[in-house]
Amino acid sequence: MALTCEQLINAHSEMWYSATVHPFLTQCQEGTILAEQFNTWLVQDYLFVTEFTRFVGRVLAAAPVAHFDGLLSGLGALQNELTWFCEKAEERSLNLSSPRQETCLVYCDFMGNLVNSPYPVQAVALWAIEFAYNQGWQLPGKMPAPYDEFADRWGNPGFTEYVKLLANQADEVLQTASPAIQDQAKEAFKRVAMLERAFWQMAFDQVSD
Ligand code: HMH
Repeated sequence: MALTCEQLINAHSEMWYSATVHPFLTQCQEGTILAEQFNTWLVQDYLFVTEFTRFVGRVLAAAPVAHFDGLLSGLGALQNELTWFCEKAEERSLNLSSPRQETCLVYCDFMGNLVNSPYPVQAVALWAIEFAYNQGWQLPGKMPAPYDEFADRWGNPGFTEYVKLLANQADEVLQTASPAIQDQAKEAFKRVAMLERAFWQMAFDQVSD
């Protein structure tokens, strides 16, 4: 039987928990996250999303035509998201031309290298990256301002539907993928989980003495 996204979550539930439940997010929900921690996340995530946009562009280039609609809607949403990041940074007087921190660099490199993997692997990685934020921002429960706007961006019903579509598209191509490719997809999923956790930790660790 072919691998599915749901099986990946079930087989690696602890890893996935670590990727989506983090003190950074709990402290946003409690309103106790420090400005320095939040702002570090904001700038680094903007830098991440610029590379993520390129990644989605490359996924589109490898996708069957039947998947274009979903991926193009994702790219359209990213156009809006990049503008929104710039507005949020402006409100907080943050410099978006800051360098990428090591963890952000490693994650961006991982996405860059996925161009060398077959489409089913790319489709699983794309789904996992989006699902991590879709769950991570929703699991703590209703967030107070100003974090509610961030929680809503990745927790809103439209985004949740998009993530389900990505899972369906990944499941569909996993059906006919060889065992070796299914194995690569599993490894990519685990890597996303590790990198997601590291990304929260990178921002959370940003506390001055
Ligand atoms: C680190 N993972 C990270 N940033 C994001 N914006 C997303 C995922 C989007 O889902």
